Amino acid sequence: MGLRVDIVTIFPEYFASPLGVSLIGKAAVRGDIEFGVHDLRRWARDVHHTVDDMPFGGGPGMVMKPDVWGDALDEIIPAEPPGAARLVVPTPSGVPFSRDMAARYATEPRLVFACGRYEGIDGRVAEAMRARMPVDEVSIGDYVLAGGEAAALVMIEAVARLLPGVLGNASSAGDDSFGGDEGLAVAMRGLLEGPVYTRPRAWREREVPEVLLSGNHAAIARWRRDMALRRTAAHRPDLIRALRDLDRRDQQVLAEAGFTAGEQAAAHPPRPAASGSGLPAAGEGLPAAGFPVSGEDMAH
Ligand code: JD8
Repeated sequence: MGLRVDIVTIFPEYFASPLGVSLIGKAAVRGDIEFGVHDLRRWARDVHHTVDDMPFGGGPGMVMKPDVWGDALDEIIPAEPPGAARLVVPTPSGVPFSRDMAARYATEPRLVFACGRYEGIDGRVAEAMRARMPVDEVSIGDYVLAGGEAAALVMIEAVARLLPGVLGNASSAGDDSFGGDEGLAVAMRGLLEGPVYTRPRAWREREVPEVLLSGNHAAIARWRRDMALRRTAAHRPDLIRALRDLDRRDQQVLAEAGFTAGEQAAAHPPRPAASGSGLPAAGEGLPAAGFPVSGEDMAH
């Protein structure tokens, strides 16, 4: 039995197609993941199916009613067996979602996503549920959405990709260097992915980098690491500062990208470049900076 995912929302139609296509759709057909989408209004108590009310203490907008949410979650997550499900509440004020969190969720038997709207869900709901199950209030990023549905979809896709067998053999999540633990992923861990290319070799007078056509795997690996270092330095300097055990070539590339040697050396004395590719041997010394993105899967 794969992972069971339940979603509670006032917009069940929001999930109609995304859960039926591509990687998630195939995983559901294979039974690697099973979905239940529940319309919160089913538990509204009045003829108008009201799920919101004015905020205590005043202020803009409306707040989602605790009694409606309580009844819904009590029915969707029965008390017995205890602790069988983890409740995930998307909220802009939640803990940051991460690859490591996705990996943990991929090992759970059941996840229930409580998707709020309006100004959010009455705070007592999460408190009350915490009495009988783990509850995570999670944010997918520092920007404000109109509700929790999009965030739930982001988290569900990140988790589904890490379920055994879902990614297919093209590239296993293992070498997904966001936290991959195999070969290249370890070397690229903590770096953003560099650019990728496919046919035609020439497009609008733009050539594919020659090294990629060379068949020289060591040179290709070095080139890809250089591009990943440059892109990470440009887009995510915070990740560069988290890197350790950079070899001389890494340091040279980063210096060219504006990272002063002092800055790097202060944090991490340079290590002589490994022979041949200049890449440290897989698993050698590179710490988990915890935020990989390479090894994108081919199973679109
Ligand atoms: C859940 C209601 C809208 C938020 C008043 C706009 C996550 N990273 C994220 N950004 N925004 C959300 C998110 C927004 C939500 C709800 C998640 C439920 N809203 C509210 C507070 C300000 N409106 C999110 N994960």
